[in-house]
Amino acid sequence: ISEPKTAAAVHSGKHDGGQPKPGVDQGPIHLINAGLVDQLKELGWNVQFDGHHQFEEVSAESDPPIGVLKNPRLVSRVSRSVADVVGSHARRGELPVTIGGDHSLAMGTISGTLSHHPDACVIWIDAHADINTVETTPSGNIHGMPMSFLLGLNKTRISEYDWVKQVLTPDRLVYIGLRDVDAGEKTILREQGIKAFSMHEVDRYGIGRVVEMALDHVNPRRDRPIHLTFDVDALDPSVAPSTGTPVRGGLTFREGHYICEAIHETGLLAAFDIMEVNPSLADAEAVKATVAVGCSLVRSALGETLL
Ligand code: 4U7
Ligand code: MN
Ligand code: MN
Ligand code: MN
Repeated sequence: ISEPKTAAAVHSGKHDGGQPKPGVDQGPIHLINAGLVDQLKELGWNVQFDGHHQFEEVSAESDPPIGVLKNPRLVSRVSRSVADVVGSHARRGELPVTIGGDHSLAMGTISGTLSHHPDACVIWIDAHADINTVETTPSGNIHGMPMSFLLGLNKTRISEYDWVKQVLTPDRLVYIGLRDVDAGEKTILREQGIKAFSMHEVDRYGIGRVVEMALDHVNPRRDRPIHLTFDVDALDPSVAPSTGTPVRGGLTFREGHYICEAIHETGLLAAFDIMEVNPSLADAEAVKATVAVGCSLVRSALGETLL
């Protein structure tokens, strides 16, 4: 079997502005220090590690809320830089792997992927739908909102976010792992006809069928590039405890890895994000386990097999 082992461009989205708990910007450093780059090289990838991008600093004083949105300028500017970085790696034919950082960064990673692959689909693995709008957000935390910007669902215009183009259509988005969806988000999913496999469907059909059905929905002819964005809180907190918004009843270790393995097998993976590892939440043992599972999810998505 010959596999095109081109370059994986690993870069860190060192960022925490999309949510209130300090520490999630340190997630990338932990994954890199755990040896992620060498692990991917061992899989045969020619890995280029860009380093921990130092994004523009916007001080809290110069970034007051816009309406209910917290840290709106910081989140916008960091995501915009990440969009440029991901887009330029994609244009060079590399596979961008973004290590977060909070999930507001997906505004950037997905914008970047779609700037090069306008027909790509998005598979979003999460306990949460991250599709709150300016009108529905119960928290004002932008990590719970990236999808609403990417789909152009916000009625209130926030000019700071004008750069986020409506690049995705609802039929090219699918969720797996949901179990904590806000009332306003449920309405949006229903109205937009967005396909979602919650933990209920994972229990009912098993992860194998769920991934197949998810792919049949967003990628019926198996010809669209896939952007896989993985929030580590999709996993059960017993598997990935060090994260800002854990929700019990999540994916098992194997279910999480199976998703990554199955997407790798399609040969269509165009970009991968691993998000929301927060090494400052939980004790050393729990941090180590969460960082390790983060690294192994990336390896599975990039072709590590069990045999
Ligand atoms: B994550 C929440 F209200 N929905 O909008 C919100 F429950 O990237 C949580 O998935 C968002 O971790 C979680 O603040 C964002 C809340
Ligand atoms: Mn990079
Ligand atoms: Mn998320
Ligand atoms: Mn989440």
